[in-house]
Amino acid sequence: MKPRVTSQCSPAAGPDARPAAFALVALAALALGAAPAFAGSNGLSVKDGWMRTIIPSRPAAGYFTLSNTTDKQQVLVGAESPACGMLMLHQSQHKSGMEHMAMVKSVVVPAHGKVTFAPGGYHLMCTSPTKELVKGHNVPVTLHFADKSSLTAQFAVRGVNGK
Ligand SMILES: [Cu+2]
Repeated sequence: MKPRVTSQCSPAAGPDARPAAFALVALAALALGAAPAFAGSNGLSVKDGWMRTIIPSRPAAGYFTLSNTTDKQQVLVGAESPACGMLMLHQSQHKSGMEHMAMVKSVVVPAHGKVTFAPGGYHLMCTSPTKELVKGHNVPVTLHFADKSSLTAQFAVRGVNGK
């Protein structure tokens, strides 16, 4: 099957591309199986982190689940990785049948709640992948929070179909 998606936030990914994307997330989660969760001293943890790379010169997207085990909400305000020139918070949105993406300044992680970054929704945008972003490798991603705390997790680099 030829991937129809030409860029991570391509308008070419129409409405019917969405269920497929969610199926891929489910598959990826299965494939990851007992993937370790990366817990920070701030009570937050990252699970199932992965980067989707299409071709090395193109932007890559990052997906993960972020859990908050504390009684206080936490606010994700940024991300960085040595595998990415810039790593931005983005959100895909459907407007009149087209997928658009927008930069996001912050994402709230509710107390005792979680936020999922997944195709079709929130994602990290790795605009300028470096040589470290190689399929089959793991790359560190550091998430920064409003209270100045941070959390680093290893993300598996996968291909366009999540493998
Ligand atoms: Cu994006």
